[in-house]
Amino acid sequence: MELEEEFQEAKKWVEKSFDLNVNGEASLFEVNIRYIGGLLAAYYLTGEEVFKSKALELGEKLLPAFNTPTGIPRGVINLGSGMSWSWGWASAGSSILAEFGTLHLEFLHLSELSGNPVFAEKVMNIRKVLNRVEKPQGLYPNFLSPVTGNWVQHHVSIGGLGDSFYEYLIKSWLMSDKKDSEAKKMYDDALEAIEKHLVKKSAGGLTYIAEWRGGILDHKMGHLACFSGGMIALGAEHAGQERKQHYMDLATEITNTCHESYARSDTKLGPEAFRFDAGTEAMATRLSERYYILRPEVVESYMYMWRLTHDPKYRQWGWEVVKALEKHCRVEAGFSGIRDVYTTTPTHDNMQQSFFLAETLKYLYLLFCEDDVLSLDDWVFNTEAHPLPVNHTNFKASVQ
Ligand code: DMJ
Repeated sequence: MELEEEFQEAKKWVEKSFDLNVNGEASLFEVNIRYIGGLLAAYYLTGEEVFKSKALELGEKLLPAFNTPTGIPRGVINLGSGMSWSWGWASAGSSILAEFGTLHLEFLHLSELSGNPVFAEKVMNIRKVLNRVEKPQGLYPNFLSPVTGNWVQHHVSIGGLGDSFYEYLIKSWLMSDKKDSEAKKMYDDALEAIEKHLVKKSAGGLTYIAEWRGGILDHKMGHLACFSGGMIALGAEHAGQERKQHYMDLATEITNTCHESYARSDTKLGPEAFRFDAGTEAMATRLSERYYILRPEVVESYMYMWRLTHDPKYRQWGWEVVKALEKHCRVEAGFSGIRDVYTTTPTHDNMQQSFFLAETLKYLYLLFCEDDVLSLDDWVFNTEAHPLPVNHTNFKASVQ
């Protein structure tokens, strides 16, 4: 974006002030997707060694979390002491699918850059455990015990707790230059089960992806689940001829539903979750779900849909978001989340999440760029929108 000065300033901060020995609680998943992903992307885009060495140093610090009977990592780690434990809120000491299932892309690059296979081995082992365990109706529940390797609860969601696991399957295949056929098969099978059991159409004709609790459907879609329009479109591009149109239609319908969740609010920004029950369609019904914290998933899907179809409506929809952000979220020091999307005078939550810069603004920027800016043929975006190169040549450590 030609922000040269800002880049130099940030680089200096990474060199001088980025403390990797913090004696406190860090999320393995967040450190990986935000920090390691960000450092790797900065390295690949600039070739500056400091980003590579910090990424590798940080990667090493995450390894103790994998010392469990199954090798499924625990969710929380103290970067100073190397101690790790499970989230207090996760049932029975379990690990979260979207957390341990969202390491693959970055860890393959860590092995590639360091020549040390340990990172690739850790994530290939996660895949092995997942392939071994029985899946109810072919679905992947969100909680798995790192001790026994069994599911702890049968809650399935393509939104929070599950989301980026599915994303990393298709992107692992793409990043391997379509050689990692195991990841592709896992993605295809998972999507087939999701479509069979979770995809529904509302009375008003809106397609949505429900959540599944031990066989019972919760007719709710989280904002987080709205990334799936883009993911399904990306996968559709590479599906067999007869499935391609089908998945493109599904992606179009889901993205349309997510747009409706924005269009039906007073601010033209979408709520944290919206429901399809008791006469409600694509709107939040609970007070606690009416907030918007600058999340990217809806514009993320607009960006993929634009790049893959060039239907101008996706740019129009993106521009509606730009205007709504300016109107309701811009504050003196930056941008802020809002507490209620259904009022024209929302109050601010005084927080600018880092994914607003990393993802929301980046996807909006890319939506209005030429297709060859970070082309989808050469880059995959990690789940925090940090671009990682497709391995067009050959990854030594990766897919074996
Ligand atoms: C981001 O940190 C990532 O996209 C993650 O996968 C889930 N969603 C948040 C932003 O909403």
